[in-house]
Amino acid sequence: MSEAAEAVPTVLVVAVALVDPDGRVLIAKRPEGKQLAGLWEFPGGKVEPGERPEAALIRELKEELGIDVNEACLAPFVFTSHAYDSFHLLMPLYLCRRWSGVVTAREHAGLAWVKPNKLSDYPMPPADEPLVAWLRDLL
Ligand code: 523
Repeated sequence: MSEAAEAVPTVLVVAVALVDPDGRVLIAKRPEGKQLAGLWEFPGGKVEPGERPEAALIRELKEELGIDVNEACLAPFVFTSHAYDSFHLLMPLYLCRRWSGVVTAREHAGLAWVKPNKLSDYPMPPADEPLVAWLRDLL
């Protein structure tokens, strides 16, 4: 492996598939000015050093969507990874069917509740794309 390849950091990001009682999944549009702007992601964010992944996700969901999630309601689902240009992203996706509060776009450019078989109509970051087929099979 070259030195340049070794220098690429791995970034741990946690994400969630919130599933509503009709079986629809929440996706959120990344805002202008951020990496991957305009693409629809499963909400989440970076895990801070020393932070447990579940705690990071609970924090991000409060910050980004204004909802409270009990850790017991987070079902670990599947890992995805992708080599972006400047970092390798490693991302577990959790499944969550229960939360309190009203889902609100505090940091995203838009939100959509989408049936799993329609998720592929929305352009997503490459790390998120493989999750669509897994969700379609699962839900
Ligand atoms: N992804 C990604 N998919 C996905 C998420 C939540 C994040 O591909 N479902 C990527 C997008 C960013 C990186 O992971 O490149 C970190 O995500 P996030 O949301 O924390 O990124 P930014 O742009 O908000 O970064 P900071 O402003 O540094 O927090």
